[in-house]
Amino acid sequence: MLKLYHQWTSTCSKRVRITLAEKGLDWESHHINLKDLEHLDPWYVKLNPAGVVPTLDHGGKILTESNFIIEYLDETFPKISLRPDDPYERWKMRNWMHRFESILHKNINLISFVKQNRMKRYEKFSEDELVNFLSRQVNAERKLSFEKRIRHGITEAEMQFAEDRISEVLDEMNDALQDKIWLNGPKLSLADISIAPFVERFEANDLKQLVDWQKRPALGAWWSRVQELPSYKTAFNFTIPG
Ligand SMILES: N[C@@H](CCC(=O)N[C@@H](CS)C(=O)NCC(=O)O)C(=O)O
Repeated sequence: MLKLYHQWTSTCSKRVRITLAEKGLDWESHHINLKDLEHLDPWYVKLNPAGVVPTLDHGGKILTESNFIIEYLDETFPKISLRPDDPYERWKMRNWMHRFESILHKNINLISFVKQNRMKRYEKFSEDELVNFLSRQVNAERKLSFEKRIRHGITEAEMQFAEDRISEVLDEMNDALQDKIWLNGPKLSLADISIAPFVERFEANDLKQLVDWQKRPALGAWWSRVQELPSYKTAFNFTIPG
């Protein structure tokens, strides 16, 4: 009934896997191989016109955008709720999720490109291969961004700019967590789930300024709690089939 098209290391896929585990829902896995550009295959783009993972198929209803998918799951399977009851707190939850996607995700994507040496793969491309790769991108903005990164590289100033924008959001989180266990109060919410895979990415990319928990102790304590969640462990333990 629930089929998830996802990739094992993808942050947005992890959001959905944590939510599924937290809610105790059974699901079928369809792993998408990003390295082989399976997410740009026409059959997949029909499901997800942006050509990104994850995509959820709920009995034929196709859903994209990980933050919206997890909210859909929470509304559709309400037994274990991951949203605050109060409408204003719910607005705050959505506001966090919006900031995580529009600021944090965008900027960590640029940093990961450098830190995970993704350029290496594209540097080997001949001009024809590069043109072919770019022509397969379904989203004009992504195409432009790839072309700029591959042809002109990423400057130190751009890296610093990205890190500073992430830092600002982490400061806000640290402030919000001064008197709370979770971002929206005493109960784990979709906002906590939405950001968790990205914090792990900051650690994996060894971004020392971002994971200096002495500088942001409330956030550090929150991060320890997140890593202890069985749902977090389940989502992160998913490995590539075969
Ligand atoms: N806003 C989308 C973003 C999805 C996204 O960017 N997914 C990444 C993996 S985390 C992806 O599929 N990247 C493929 C690519 O870079 O070409 C969502 O939340 O679902």
